[in-house]
Amino acid sequence: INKALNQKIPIVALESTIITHGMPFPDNYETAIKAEKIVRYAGCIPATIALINGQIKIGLTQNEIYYLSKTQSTKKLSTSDLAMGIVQKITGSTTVAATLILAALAKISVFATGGIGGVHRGFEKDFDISADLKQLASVPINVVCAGPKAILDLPKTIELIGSLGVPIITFRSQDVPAFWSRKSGLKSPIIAKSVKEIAHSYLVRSQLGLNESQLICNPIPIKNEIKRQIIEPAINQSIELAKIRQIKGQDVTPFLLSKINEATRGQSLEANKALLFNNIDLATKIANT
Ligand code: PSU
Ligand code: MN
Repeated sequence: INKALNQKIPIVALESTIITHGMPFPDNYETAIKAEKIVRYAGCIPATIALINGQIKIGLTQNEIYYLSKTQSTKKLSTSDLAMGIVQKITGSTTVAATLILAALAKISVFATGGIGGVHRGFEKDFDISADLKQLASVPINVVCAGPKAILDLPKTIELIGSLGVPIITFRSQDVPAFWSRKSGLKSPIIAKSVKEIAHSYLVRSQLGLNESQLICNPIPIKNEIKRQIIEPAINQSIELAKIRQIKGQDVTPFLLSKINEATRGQSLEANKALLFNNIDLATKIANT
């Protein structure tokens, strides 16, 4: 990674919670390896980020990716967990929030993930808002996602992102995309017509002294899309089940993703893979510009 930075080879950061908590084995392993392949094929260096025995890893070996994929007990580390994770020599995956912190430390400016966290539905009761949002507002990175995860309260998530000064930039889309679906029914605040515009705007933001990330929302490819009418019942059913089972905090998102995958008989997992690869593809183009 240091070599890449010195030689100015573009780097694309990747998070690891999608490996440990976002997908089942062996799909998670295959997806993480393919993700890195796509980055390399585009002439960039992949940096999958995690904590291994308390050591910050910016870039993982294939064995480390396999270990994270296979080990059920791996911790999910967000902003607040990082420091003690290092002190206590924990092995853990990093969420979008924690990955942002470490990518910024490593001077990486492009990061691809599936979907970001946000304001959970019914947040009035439990105040569940992902630390991803606060962290997006704290470091200047190009974050490519397929929109906030559709399990969230999307209008509230989009409002809060705006309040934090993080620009939501959709890539050639009138609508803010909703992870598995291309449309959320919510109008995009800022539309980028090209990769060049995204790269340019990143530069201008830095000249303006703005320290927030740019959130690039890239709709899932048409052929992999699950329409909102189809996915929404599965989401609602899974949220109900999470309530009954009293799933809380960090466990909510992984629980919902896995239940939605069961309800859609694997369709949501396949869509998740496709949107991730599509985001990585766009991220490499931004990194190469
Ligand atoms: N994108 C995916 N799958 C995932 C995630 C993102 O396609 O599992 C992870 C990211 O690591 C993100 C986390 O930070 O879900 C959000 O979790 P929470 O709501 O607990 O902050
Ligand atoms: Mn949460």
